Amino acid sequence: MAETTAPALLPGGFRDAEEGWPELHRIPRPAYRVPLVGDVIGSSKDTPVQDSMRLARRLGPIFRRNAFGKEFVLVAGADLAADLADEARFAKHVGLGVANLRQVAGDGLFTAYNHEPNWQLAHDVLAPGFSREAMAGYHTMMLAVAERLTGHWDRAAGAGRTVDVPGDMTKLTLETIARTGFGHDFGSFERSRPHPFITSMVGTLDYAQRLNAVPAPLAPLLLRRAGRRNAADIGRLHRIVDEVVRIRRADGGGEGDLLDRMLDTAHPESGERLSPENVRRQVITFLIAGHETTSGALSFALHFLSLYPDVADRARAEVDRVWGGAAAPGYEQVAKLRYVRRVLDESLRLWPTAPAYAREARADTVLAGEHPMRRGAWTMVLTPMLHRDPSVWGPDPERFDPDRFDAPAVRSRPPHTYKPFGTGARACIGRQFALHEATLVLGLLLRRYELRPDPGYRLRVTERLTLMPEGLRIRPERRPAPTQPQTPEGAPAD
Ligand code: MNH
Repeated sequence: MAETTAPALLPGGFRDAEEGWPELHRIPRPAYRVPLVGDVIGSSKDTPVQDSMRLARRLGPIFRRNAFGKEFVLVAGADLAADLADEARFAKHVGLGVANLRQVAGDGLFTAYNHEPNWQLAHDVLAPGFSREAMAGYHTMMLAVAERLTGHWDRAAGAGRTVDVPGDMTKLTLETIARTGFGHDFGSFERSRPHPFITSMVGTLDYAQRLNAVPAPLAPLLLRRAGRRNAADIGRLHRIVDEVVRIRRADGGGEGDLLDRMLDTAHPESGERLSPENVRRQVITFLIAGHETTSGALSFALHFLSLYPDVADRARAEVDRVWGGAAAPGYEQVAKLRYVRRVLDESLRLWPTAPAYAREARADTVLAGEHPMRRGAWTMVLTPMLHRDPSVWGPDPERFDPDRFDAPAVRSRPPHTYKPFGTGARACIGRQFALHEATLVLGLLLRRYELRPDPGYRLRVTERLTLMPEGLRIRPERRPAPTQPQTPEGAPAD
């Protein structure tokens, strides 16, 4: 049945590796293969990334997998990933995983094909929304959201309770992007159950992931019920977003946030604006892309901080030194937390929460001088394994060590070896936003609490296109405020 797979039904942009890689046979693959279903032995539909990580350990820096007659190539090694970063020969590929999201995000920034005109238009209109100046404007709102979180953690600390780390980080990051980007308050911290936006978003992300594990022609049949639920979820997302836009229009504009840019800003050269349909797709894109991955990054960082008290102590000492007794750190004081930032960098090395990105050949080429690829052929970079390549990270890449990101260590590594935010023109537009938000929040939490691990917890990573430490709980313990209100380094003169 695999032979009858109709190309027209495959996700947009998909091209079977059999067509695109003339010397595919030279690329290792798992030994056991079930004719119809592919490489299913030892793999689970719920953990494709971690299964691929296991395969990479066995098969090396480049290997292939097969699922339901679809053959694809994965890259885990630094030399190959560096070659794929060459923008002259390769570009983002919208395929496996990302293409399924087009049902909900269409030609929004993340899911747009390179050739779609709305990519450049939206990129140029929205990029100034991530400038230094814009970021400084979000800082106060980020602080206000973080206060909701510490209010919640204070109550848990007072009662000696543990907190649900991924749940709380998801509330925090959703509120942050919703308020800074769209002036909207989802009231996440006041709700006993997740906001319907989250429920529907999780529904569509799960559905998109399931689509990858089902032969495309059979999807309508096998996933009929799920498909109907998915349509309802997408409808709900649209209604929520339309309401956010309606409120903004009724208010006659906001204070120059992302939504204002989407609605009112014309392209600096062409004068063109985003269409209402495209605005809807961008709002959904930013609400999803703007919180899931940051939530995971914060959660993994908190996991490591609770696991390694010496690292936490060092980070906390830095926060006390740099922020002193300042009630609220200023914008400039966040980037000064160099060690806290390294903790975050190292967490994203081991668990890059957007765990893969796909690259396609712009023209016939030879990958790293060894593997011929035809125009349009593509491969996925498996970021967690790129970040564990011993030729870059040394003999013990599994060891958590933030000093891997001190300045001399970073300078000594070749370029394109660390890619948590993807690469090239289609790399993450929200990188500075995420890093500022996450560093700020880690600083605030370290300053306020000791982070006690839950003794029974063993890291288990769940996958829903992004990665998350499942079931992570921590017991926050209030610590006294830093005693001497010293003049903090770099505090704004006031
Ligand atoms: Mn983000 C693209 C990772 C935070 C909005 N993001 C990407 C890509 C990666 C990524 C990887 C490239 C994917 C690909 O090549 O297919 N993003 C992250 C991580 C974090 C993150 C690990 C947090 C940590 N991202 C954010 C935030 C926002 C955001 C915060 C918005 C406020 N990201 C985007 C958008 C894109 C993107 C939009 C698509 C950019 C483009 O294609 O032009």
